[in-house]
Amino acid sequence: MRRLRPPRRRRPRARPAAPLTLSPDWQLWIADNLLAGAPLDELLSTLLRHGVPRPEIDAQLGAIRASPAFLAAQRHLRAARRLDLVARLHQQLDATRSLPRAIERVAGLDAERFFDRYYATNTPVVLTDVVTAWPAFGRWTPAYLKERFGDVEVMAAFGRESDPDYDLHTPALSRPVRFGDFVDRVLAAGESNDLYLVANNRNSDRDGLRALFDDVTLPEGWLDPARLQGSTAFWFGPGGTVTPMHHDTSNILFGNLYGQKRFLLVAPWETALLQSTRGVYSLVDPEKPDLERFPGFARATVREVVLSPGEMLFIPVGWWHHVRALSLSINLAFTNFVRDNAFDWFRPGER
Ligand SMILES: O=C(O)CCC(=O)C(=O)O
Repeated sequence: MRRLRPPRRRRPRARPAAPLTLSPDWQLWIADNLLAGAPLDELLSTLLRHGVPRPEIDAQLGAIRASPAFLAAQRHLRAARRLDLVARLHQQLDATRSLPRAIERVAGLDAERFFDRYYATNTPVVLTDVVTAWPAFGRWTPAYLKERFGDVEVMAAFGRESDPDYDLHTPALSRPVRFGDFVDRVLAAGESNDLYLVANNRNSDRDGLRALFDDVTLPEGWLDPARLQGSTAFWFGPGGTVTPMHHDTSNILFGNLYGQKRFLLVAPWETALLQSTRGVYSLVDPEKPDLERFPGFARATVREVVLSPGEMLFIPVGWWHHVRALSLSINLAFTNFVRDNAFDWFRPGER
């Protein structure tokens, strides 16, 4: 609990605030509206219309306004409004860019420019010449990985299509499978979201797949090679996999080795427009947003980027993203940056 200076003890008031006689629902309605700055005459006329006598209304409004919970809420609201202003500043400035929805594609970036221009400014970017320099590029195909790692036991998620919360329930949906068999099942599946080898399966930490990293050359000065364990993610799945809208709690470099993946990204300063969130997940499906339920989303700037083989996306911490595989895809992602990559960015939208 936050340390607050305790209030000075006061002598009892001559006239105590009226007891709260309206139902808790009405009390909440009044407090909500007062805090939201709703016009007082509208508040009064609604209460009168619902049969609350005027003297009773005055007494109840006075009691709510004087209540310690209301006074504390006002204090927190002032702090929240200041933060909201900062978010709106970002939003407004961002919209002035000539191509506000575009994500830059760059080649020849060195570590210092990457960290200063993109990492430090929380800006996504596609790197077009990092993965192309890896021995893995062009080599990693389903057939090659099956041949090389076919006997390794991996964990993969199955039955995703019959669970609306499949991504959240990855641990429960995951089971061990021979990697070679998994490759065959993916090839046979065609377009499907039912089976997927995802980051949360932690397969890139398996001894049997360690040799994957022999095919990777980390760019100089970006990632710490001593911290690969626990900081990488291997993704393998058919076209049609969908990772629902969520944000991560660290920066990610997402390398695309094979196939195409489409990302829909929304900036963290637009978190309020995603409204309802559950943990790191948003309830909004940006492919077919329910604007009746989430009207604010109509104002969000959704940036779309399709990664081709050989491209790498920098996903900055806090950026919401929804990912659809447009074809069978193989990916390797990293979080072991040499700069600070631990953030307390958890449940920003949760009430
Ligand atoms: O490729 C995917 O399906 C999801 C990738 C992703 O969301 C991530 O790395 O955070």
